[in-house]
Amino acid sequence: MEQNSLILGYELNKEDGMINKGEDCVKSTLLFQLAKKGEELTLIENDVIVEIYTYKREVDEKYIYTYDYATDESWTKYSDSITLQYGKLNKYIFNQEMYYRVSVRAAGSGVDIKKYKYLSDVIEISASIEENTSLDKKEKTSNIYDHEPNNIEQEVKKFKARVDKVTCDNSLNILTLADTHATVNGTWERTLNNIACFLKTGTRVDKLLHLGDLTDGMIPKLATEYCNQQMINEMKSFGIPFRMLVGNHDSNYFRNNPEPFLPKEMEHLYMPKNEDALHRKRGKLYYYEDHVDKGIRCIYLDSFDYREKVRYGYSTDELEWLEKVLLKTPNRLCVVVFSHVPPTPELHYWSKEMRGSKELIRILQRYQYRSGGKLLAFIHGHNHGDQIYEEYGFPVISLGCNKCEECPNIKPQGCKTASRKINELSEDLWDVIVVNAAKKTIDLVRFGAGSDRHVDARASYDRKEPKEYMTKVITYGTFDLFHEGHYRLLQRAKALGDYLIVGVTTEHFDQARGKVNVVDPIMTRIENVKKTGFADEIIVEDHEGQKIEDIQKYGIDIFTEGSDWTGYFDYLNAFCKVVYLERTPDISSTLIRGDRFKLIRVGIVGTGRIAPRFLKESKFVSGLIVTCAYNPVKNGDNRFKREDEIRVYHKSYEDFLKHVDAVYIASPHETHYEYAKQAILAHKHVLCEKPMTFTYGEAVELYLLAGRENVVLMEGIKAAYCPGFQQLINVAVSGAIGEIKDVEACFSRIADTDSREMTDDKYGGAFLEFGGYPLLPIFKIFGTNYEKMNIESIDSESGIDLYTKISFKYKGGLAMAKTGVGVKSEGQLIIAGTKGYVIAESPWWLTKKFEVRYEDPNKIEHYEPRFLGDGLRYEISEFIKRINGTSDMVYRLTADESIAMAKVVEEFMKIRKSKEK
Ligand code: C2G
Repeated sequence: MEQNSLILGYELNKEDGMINKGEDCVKSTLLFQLAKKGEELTLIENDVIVEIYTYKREVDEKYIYTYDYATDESWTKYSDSITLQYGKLNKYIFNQEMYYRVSVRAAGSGVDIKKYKYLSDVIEISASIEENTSLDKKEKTSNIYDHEPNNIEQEVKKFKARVDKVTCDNSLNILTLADTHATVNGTWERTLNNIACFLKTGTRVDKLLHLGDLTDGMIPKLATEYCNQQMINEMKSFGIPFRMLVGNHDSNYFRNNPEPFLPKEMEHLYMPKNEDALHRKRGKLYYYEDHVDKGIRCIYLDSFDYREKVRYGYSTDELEWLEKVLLKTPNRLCVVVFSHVPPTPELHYWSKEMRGSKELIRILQRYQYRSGGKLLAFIHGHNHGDQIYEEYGFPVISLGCNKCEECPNIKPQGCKTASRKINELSEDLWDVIVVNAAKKTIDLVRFGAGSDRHVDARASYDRKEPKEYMTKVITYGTFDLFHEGHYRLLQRAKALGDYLIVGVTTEHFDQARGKVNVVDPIMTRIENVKKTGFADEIIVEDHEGQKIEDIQKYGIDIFTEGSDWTGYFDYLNAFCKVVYLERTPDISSTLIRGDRFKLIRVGIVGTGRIAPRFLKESKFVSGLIVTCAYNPVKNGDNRFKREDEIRVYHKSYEDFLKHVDAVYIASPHETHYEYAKQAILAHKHVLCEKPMTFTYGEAVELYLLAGRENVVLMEGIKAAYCPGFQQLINVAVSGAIGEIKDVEACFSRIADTDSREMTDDKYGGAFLEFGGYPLLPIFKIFGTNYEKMNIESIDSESGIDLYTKISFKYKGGLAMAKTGVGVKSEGQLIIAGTKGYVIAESPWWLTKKFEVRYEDPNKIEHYEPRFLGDGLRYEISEFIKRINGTSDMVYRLTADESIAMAKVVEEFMKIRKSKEK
């Protein structure tokens, strides 16, 4: 023992080892001294009385087999007390090896005892006689606990072989001890000896780590400081980087010790000084360090604060720090977290509550899932037992205690203690932890009691149902032309839980689910989602049915989408909670981004039957957002407004136009022209339901105006934009059926007697409603320059056409367009040629399939073009593409064809008017 241990510090009460507050004139050595046989203590001052307490080198077994701590941190057994006083007895000779402690008090009044600082000021300690003799070595170090050196060497050899077996160039080897609770007469010296023996073998050890609780923390601060500092120095003396965590006993707080360390004292005593790759904030007891060459980041936590009401746990500060450190951990590093105390109360016998425990697990789990399993382990001490707990999705590993203790009770469920015996190998216990980041494995090779353990971090991560402390949320989307609506959706999705997974669709999947027009490549879309910072994990969605798979695979609690999908995903309620978040209807143009294309804000004019259909289909078209609607009449739009959260303007059409870039006009027929014209004049693009106008002149005017204002004007004849329709026309004109001589197209749908088609005698009836469809293939095949046109109708009593037949005569061809609301006919399209004919059955206007037939009834060619939804999405897509200038299909419905239709409508209206007269 060094001179320092002979400081005359406080009076230590023999019973409880605590400061004797009453008599401040009594001074004692802080610590026990070990005296050899024959050692002499001689009193050299005559004004003091010296009391010598002697202790035998025997261990009371209760300290090993029960949970008990000796009050004076000594496992020795009290033997005797001898008083030295001048004139009475001034010398004491130890007749055997013994521990002793000395107390000094004044021999009379007026003695200033404070002047004596060291025991050597009052007592002379002579060397033992035996030290001067040449007795053999064994006798000289007659330590009853010492191992036979041969034995230890052999044990170390075996141990080294086991460490070597799991060591590789890239492994990080950490010699780790936990819970030494060193006492006088304990086993610490042998631990040091064993470590030294092992290190001599030359096996690589990168770091020496103590997980805390060096001593019991029950004696005066000065004494604990002295002992702990000495232990730290001993560990540092091996010449390997030394790290430690502060255990609860290291606070010197145990059993109400009135002299706990202040945090800054602990920082000074225990914390490593800043070194390269070691990151620690001043004043904090947590830190991390990187082993870049091994691909590992070690994080050391502080898990106890005696000043808190709930003493065990993790502070908010620390958790914030941890989250940041994990977030910034480079991809190439895996993480191992060390803590004295286990992470949760369920792994901790001593408390039902722990500060920040849930949040700690959440943070670790968030990192674990985000990083794809890079948290290799959470390693702790404190429980004095061995345990591997894998329920959290990462292994939590408990290390048994270095102190020789075999106490199987007072343990959390599943925590085991090995059998221990003083004077045998099992009195010692420590591990070489071999971390292999590449394999994601941890080998804990045990020296002393217990056995080796192998942990595969991947197995914990792959666990089907980890015990979740997090609420996991998932959402999916295309996230094309990323905008405010997407941002807010992700923000609110994240707020629903702790961990957000975002599925971004592939081009292929978007095609398969009928999403058209996607502009940004998947990498850009993923990047944009990433930039929001809300997604903890981004996955790719590439097939139908994946949502159910993902929900199960990732253990999702909440599935969420924008309210434009309300109801659509209810079937997922069988797997998790489904939440529809209010969509963002009003996207202000300043926030709209997109480098090449801007997002088109579309307003719907008219909130009748067709408007919700437009909204539903527009979800499948990228590049637009339906922001608002207009209807001068307040009634009748409630359903539309409530379900779709679309703002409906009633008062001013001009005001409505201010909020959009384009309009879709789906109002009553007679209002189309006016709405379209006003919109064009306000520089808005127009997609107008059929019939766009009632006169040729108006149609020409609108197209001229649109050209002048440089906006897109499109008539909404859905068939024209369906992918199969153009194919049908192409097949027909390809020569396959010879020269085309006749086109016959029919569209009939029996209307309700009280429907607008049947009751509006001015603008109702079959032709105005459906005429555009059958006219389309006729104009596509023969053009708009017919020689003759004849319109014949069967009208109702009120003058509505129940059935209308329009026949055309072209140079070299005939055509017939039939429409009915009160007459049902075969709704088919036949294009007849000199060699064969194309036939498409109802609903041919969607052109989901058609056939080419010939004279030979056995020769039939089938076509089944791709078609999804109700077809409106193709029309909307074409509209958006034209606005963006990316359409190469303007021929699908030309202005000329649209104007020619208006001309037929004009003729039809003339006849209707003439009938009125
Ligand atoms: N969203 C929103 N507000 C908007 C636009 C979109 O809240 N103004 C929401 C959508 O409801 C969706 C998400 O943002 O939840 C992504 O939208 P899109 O990129 O359009 O993707 P979407 O086609 O809705 O993907 O598997 C794919 C999903 O089923 C749906």
